[in-house]
Amino acid sequence: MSRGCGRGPLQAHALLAVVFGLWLAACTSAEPVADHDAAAAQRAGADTPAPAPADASSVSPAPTPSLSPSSRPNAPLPDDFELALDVVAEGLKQPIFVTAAPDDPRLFVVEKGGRIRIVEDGKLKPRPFLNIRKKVRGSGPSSEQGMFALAFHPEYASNGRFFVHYTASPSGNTRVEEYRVSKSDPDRADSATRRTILRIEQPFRWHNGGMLTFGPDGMLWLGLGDGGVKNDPDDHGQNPRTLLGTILRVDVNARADGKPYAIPADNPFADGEDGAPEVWAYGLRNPWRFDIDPRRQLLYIADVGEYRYEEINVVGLDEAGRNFGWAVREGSECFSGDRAGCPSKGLVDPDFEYLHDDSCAVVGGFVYRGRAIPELRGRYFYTDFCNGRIRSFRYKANGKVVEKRDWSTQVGQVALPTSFGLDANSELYITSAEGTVYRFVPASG
Ligand SMILES: [Ca+2]
Repeated sequence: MSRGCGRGPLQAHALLAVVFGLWLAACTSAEPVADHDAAAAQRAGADTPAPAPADASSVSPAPTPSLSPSSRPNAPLPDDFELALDVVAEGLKQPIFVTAAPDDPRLFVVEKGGRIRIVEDGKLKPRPFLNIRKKVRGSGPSSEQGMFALAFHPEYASNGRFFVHYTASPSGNTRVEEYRVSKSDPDRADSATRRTILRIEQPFRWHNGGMLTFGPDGMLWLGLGDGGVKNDPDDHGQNPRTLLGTILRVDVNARADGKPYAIPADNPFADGEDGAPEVWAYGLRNPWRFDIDPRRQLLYIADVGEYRYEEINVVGLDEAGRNFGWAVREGSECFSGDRAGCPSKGLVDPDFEYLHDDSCAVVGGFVYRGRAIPELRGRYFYTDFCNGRIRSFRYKANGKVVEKRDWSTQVGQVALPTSFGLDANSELYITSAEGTVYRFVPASG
């Protein structure tokens, strides 16, 4: 497609990513690294075997032909099905997320530096919907900080409320804020309506998480990383009393206990006794992206790994309080950090994982529920920041991951893919940090 991690010396990139334990910075970072960590990373790299059995998507057997495959759910792909990526918008500055408000035909693209842009009728509007660049830390391409996501309130059409998730300048601390659209201009947010929902101290510049979305339950969900720097030195992942290394769930339609939100009564630590009341799940390293599939009430958490594994965890919305193991475990192995032993009791291993080879950081996507490409329905899409290979699998009710596919033979490798996104019709998009937003389409229209 164009230059990017996937076109360079892959092993060097992968090693860089391993050394820095970063994702956005993996390809371009010039951060210094301590000798100790470099040595550890090299050992980990040397131990890395050839492609993981779990990631055999590129050698999947050809699907069985069918007369009317698209008419049935979970039908195998027809032999001649081809996927393509259409350019929807170009010339953006480090686009990092794309979404839409319910029943709204416009696309809203988050730029990492702190702007939200609108694409309408195939045209990128020059004036941003929101510009908070002065409040956001981390506009540089090698920074893991920035503005990460935008979530429209389910009743946005009537209340104009939306939420953003970013790292603040100059502290680098996490902010979740609410804004409202201008009363007079639907293409403009009213920055005077700003209301802070969450402020969370970040110990380091890395692993800030990033996702923010409303679930089918009407609650606001967000993902937070362990805070960095590497190996989770303060054990945030295993401590549900901190908000780091978690998926959080709050009710922004109510306020309680002096907070600008309320705690859903069915949160696992709602009483605050054994964990922070906001926490829904923990034991995560850097859940950059997650998806809540409303059809099956499943949460797909793509957790960026440290030395060896990238992982995807699928969990029912009725399974609150899960501990996904970081930093006791990385993927389904003991983590090779400074921890004695490796208890596995009570820790949930991933449903899907892949080893670092030409990859460095999983970018979780969405389960396709759109109408334009019936062949893709029910497939979960993801990619990796360093190889840009679009991949998918299907998660079966029995917990098995099947129909693994690598679409890069058809669509190429996306340069520096930052995120997937959905429009109001649940059609699928992907953003490249190089400035482009693509839409998934059938190749033959
Ligand atoms: Ca895990």
